[in-house]
Amino acid sequence: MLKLTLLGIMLGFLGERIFQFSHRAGVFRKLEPIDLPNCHLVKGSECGSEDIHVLPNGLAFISSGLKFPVLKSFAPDRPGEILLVDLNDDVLHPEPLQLSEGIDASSFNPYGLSVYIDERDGTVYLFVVNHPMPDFKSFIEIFKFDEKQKALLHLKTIKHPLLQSLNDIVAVGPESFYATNDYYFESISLKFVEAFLGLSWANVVYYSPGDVQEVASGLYSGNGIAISNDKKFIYAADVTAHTINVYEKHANWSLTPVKAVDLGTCVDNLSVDPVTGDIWTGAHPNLWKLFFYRDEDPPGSEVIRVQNIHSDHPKVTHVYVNNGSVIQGTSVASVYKKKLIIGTIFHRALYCQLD
Ligand SMILES: *[C@@H]1O[C@H](CO)[C@@H](O)[C@H](O)[C@H]1NC(C)=O
Ligand SMILES: *[C@@H]1O[C@H](CO)[C@@H](O)[C@H](O)[C@H]1NC(C)=O
Ligand SMILES: CC(=O)N[C@H]1CO[C@H](CO)[C@@H](O)[C@@H]1O
Repeated sequence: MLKLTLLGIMLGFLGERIFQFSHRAGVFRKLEPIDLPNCHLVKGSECGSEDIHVLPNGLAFISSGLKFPVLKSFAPDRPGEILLVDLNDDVLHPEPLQLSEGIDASSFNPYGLSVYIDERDGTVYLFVVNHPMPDFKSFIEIFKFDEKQKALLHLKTIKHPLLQSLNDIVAVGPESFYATNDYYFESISLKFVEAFLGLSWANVVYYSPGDVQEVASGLYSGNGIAISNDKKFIYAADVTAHTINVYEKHANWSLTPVKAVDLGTCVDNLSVDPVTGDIWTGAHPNLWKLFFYRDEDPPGSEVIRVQNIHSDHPKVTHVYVNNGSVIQGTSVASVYKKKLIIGTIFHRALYCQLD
């Protein structure tokens, strides 16, 4: 009798976990497509466009060629690269940036990107989350951007025990940043167990050479992170909680949670419109299709805009939804002068004119 009861409890627990997990991963979601009229695919981004960072002058960095266990790659043998593209052009021509000495280009596997611009001399520092192959450890590489030479000069590699399972970063100084850890565990199978059990062990870390601290915790799966235009707030995406978490940033770099806005889907990277302060995100309608890739039923794409996130009623708009026939696995969306560039984890990028 006792054994049966225990079995019942275990099955009940398992059933509940499977239901929660499937719900969180969007397994049962039906997609209603939303099209944008003036879009074209970005040639030269076929190996992926995981993260995109747009500079104030319209030049943008794209991290391409991401390889990650369990994720699809259309170029599994090619190292990753950083592409440069000018969003002022009508037709985009991404070009790979040359990497300087000091970084192993053959194992380079770039993921999240962030930029810090030194206001005194205009120097552009590009921060790259790198998971070098074949062992996919987490490092942050800091480069200086040389626009004339179309090159990235490697300055520094950062590793730290608190940055074990890095997803994304937002630079706040020439050597300092906030970073999200997507899971507590480093190993892929343990990450899966963590997600399945619904543990909220992921966090946000502040890093500077003299000071490293955990500044927020309790995330299920940390992802994109961004800073508000007035530099007073940090926004962090929690993929499986479906939320954008808003934190107030203090002078000592600590963060206080303000609120979490539910988007009802798996939120990836975040970007802030430099003019309006709206938050744009690329999201995954169905994580299952992303991790168990099938050509005949590929993962879809979703782009969402959040207006007035600090008000009592933030406005959440689905701007673009596609079932994977055009782009698969959106990870980022960013605007520049009424144009929208959409990036994907391992698929091509899409560039659209907004009205
Ligand atoms: C940082 O500043 C905040 C707000 O002023 C304060 O509440 C917090 O205790 C400070 N943290 C540390 C570690 O000094
Ligand atoms: C996706 O949408 C396109 C066009 O709307 C349609 O032709 C195609 O069958 C759909 N694919 C899947 C897998 O549902
Ligand atoms: C397009 C875009 O803004 N992508 C962002 C993804 O996250 C990193 C870290 O916050 C940002 O720097 C990128 O800009």
